Amino acid sequence: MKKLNLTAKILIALVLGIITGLALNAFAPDLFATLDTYLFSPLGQIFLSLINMLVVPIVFFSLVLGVAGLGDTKKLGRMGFKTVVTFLVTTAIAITIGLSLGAIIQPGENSPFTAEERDAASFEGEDTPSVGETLLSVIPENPISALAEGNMLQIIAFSIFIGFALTVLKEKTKGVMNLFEQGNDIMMFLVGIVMKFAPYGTFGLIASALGEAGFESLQSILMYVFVVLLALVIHAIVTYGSIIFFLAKKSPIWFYKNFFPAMTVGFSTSSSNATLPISMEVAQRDLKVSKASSSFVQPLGATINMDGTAIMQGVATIFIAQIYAVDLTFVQLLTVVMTAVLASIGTAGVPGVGLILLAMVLNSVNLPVAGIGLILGIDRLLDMCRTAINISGDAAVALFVSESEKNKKIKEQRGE
Ligand code: DAS
Repeated sequence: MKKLNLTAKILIALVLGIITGLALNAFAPDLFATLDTYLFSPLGQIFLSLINMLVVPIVFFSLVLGVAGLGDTKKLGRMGFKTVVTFLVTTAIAITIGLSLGAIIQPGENSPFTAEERDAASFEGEDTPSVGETLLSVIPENPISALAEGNMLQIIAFSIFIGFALTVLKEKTKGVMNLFEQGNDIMMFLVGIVMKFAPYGTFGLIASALGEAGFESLQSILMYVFVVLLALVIHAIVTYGSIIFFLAKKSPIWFYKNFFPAMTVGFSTSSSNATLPISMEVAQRDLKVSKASSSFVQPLGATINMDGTAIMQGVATIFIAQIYAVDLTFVQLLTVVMTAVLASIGTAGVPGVGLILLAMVLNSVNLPVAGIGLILGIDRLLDMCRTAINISGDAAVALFVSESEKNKKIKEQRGE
């Protein structure tokens, strides 16, 4: 039989976990308690620990490289500026859509956790800092302890400083740049290793969650999936539709009809990087994006522009806060937006990286990373959908930049 690919294995583990959890919850709660203690929870905890292990080094290495790489855009001047600003704005819009829909639809309300568990788990709202305090606390007095404590905003700030320094110092720090490039390669390799454990972690976490909370929790997971998919569709139609229609002066229907083949590859591979050759060919051949714009914007986008991922992080953060009965303050929501936008700058588009970044976003507002357990099982399916959106955003911006460069050339030729 053909070797099952990772996605198939994860989906099978998801179905088996759901069936096992619901069956044990309904017919053998005592057996569930034993299996959960010695099998389900350990499997889930190992996977969550593996994910957590990668969060700090991935953000540190990839963000330093991401910022250092941006530094080269000075040579590309307006194209680079236009591209990066559009990327950051669309990502901020994406996570805001996710947070807003999560707050409106409230997928995590009437959570299946029993009252005492919610009380036990619900976090005493530490005196959440004001906007000023949050922004001031971003600068790390001791970057080593920021790395050791996993203080994400401080790690992001420190990484941006280092990336900027590498850009300015160039040849002087070539060795350090290589070190970060190799460190990032190691991290991406380790993501692949951790994802090989995903089927077992998925089975353990979903069996444990559903065995504990029963059928009702399936409803809240399905509500979570519905909100993420709705937010992805809104972003694709409203945000990208606006870029295509108002900035590139093209028809959004024409865009998606022509780009659809690349979206299917992004969906099936769950990897923006793996889809890059296809998405660039389709953009240049069918969307008539200039080679210069396509070969600059799309590879950069596959790394620093992950709007679909940002949407998942927005919805998941609200969902987990609701599950644990934590009321996030406005400042905390701003922190979530800032953390997700900045951290996505350096992270390459590979399967499962969105989940690792979610752990980081949850850390930034002191939400329990264990909350990932409820949504981890379904994450692979959502990863396929959000990757298709990630690459569509890269192509939409590439089309906008290409059309605006063409218009600029025409005006220059007319001497306008
Ligand atoms: N799979 C990532 C990508 O390739 C997205 C994610 O993990 O959220 O874009």
